Amino acid sequence: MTRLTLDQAHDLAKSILLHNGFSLAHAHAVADTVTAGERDGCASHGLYRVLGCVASRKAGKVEAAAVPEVFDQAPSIIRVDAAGGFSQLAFQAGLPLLVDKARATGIAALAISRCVHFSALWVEIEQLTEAGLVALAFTPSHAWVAPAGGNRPVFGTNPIAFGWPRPGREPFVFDFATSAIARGEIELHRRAGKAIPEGWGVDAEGRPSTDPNVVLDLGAMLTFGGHKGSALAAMVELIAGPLIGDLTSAESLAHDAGSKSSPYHGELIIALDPRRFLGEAAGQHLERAEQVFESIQGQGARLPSQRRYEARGRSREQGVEIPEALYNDLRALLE
Ligand code: NDP
Ligand code: PYC
Repeated sequence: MTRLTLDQAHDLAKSILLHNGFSLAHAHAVADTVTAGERDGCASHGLYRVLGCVASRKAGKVEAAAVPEVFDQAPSIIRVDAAGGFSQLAFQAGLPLLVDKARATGIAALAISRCVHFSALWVEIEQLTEAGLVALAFTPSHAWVAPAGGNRPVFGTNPIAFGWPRPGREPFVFDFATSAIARGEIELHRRAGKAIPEGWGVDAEGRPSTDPNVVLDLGAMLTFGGHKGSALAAMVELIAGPLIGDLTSAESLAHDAGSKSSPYHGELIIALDPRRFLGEAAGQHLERAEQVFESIQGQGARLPSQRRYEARGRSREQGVEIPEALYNDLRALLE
């Protein structure tokens, strides 16, 4: 393993992206999110993703200097055209107006279109909870996941993320793929030469498989929770695809044309302002929520993101460790 400080991790990501033709704005925005992923113990969306950024650029599937354009679409709707660039910069461009509109109307949505998307959603959710807002985010990916009862890929790994602000402490955030696991996690198993647990995927005939090569290249991933995850995956396809005028996961995969680049589609983010819902009663919602969290943790169960926040604390003190093979692959992109 190779140990890096958080600054070294950020510099490494940024230098690679700049060296491979990305604008400073994109290099910075992407380095921020992949460093945050590594810092929080989310290796599948950490520095590893920089390999995919460069591969997508070499395949001509991402605009390296795209400048996102913000449209004030409706009283509660903002649209950002990412112009074929990474989603991170488009989110940053739309965030101030999303917060303003949510505060003005109580609920607002940001629809990002035409973006190349590979990041974890909690990075965005936390920026909304920091503003005191409740937040949701959804995005499709490439069609890799079979619907419950089927065995051919239809859905992306289609994450859903939710955030709730907590006074004086880290927010309540969950962020999960509607597949049994993120595809990035299976890719990391393949890189490490490890089998995957049963339940993550099937072979081309729909039989359970623990071979990452089979699941990634020949068969299909599975949804979490059977028909329930399958329905949620379909919902993400609809509200972060046709509803916002962007591609479904199947359309994204067709656009990819076998290049194995990062997915290209849209993202939907919804922000809610409790102060508008509650008026003078605002504030109580935070205390009442704490009772819910206490009743979860009080019996020894953990909250989602707890592991991540603990990793964050450790990484701030000790830096992060990445596999040497990954470090070498990343360094090679500077040559
Ligand atoms: P996991 O299954 O690892 O975790 C999902 C969530 O569940 C996290 O919030 C996690 O918190 C929480 N959790 C895990 N175990 C427990 C537990 N025992 N008790 C309570 N909460 C728990 O994540 P996935 O593999 O499904 O997704 C990983 C990431 O991949 C996400 O950040 C997602 O945004 C990203 N992704 C991005 C895609 C894209 O298209 N951009 C596509 C698919 C995924 P904790 O982190 O603290 O463990
Ligand atoms: O890990 O499933 C995944 C994923 C898809 C796009 C970005 N991450």
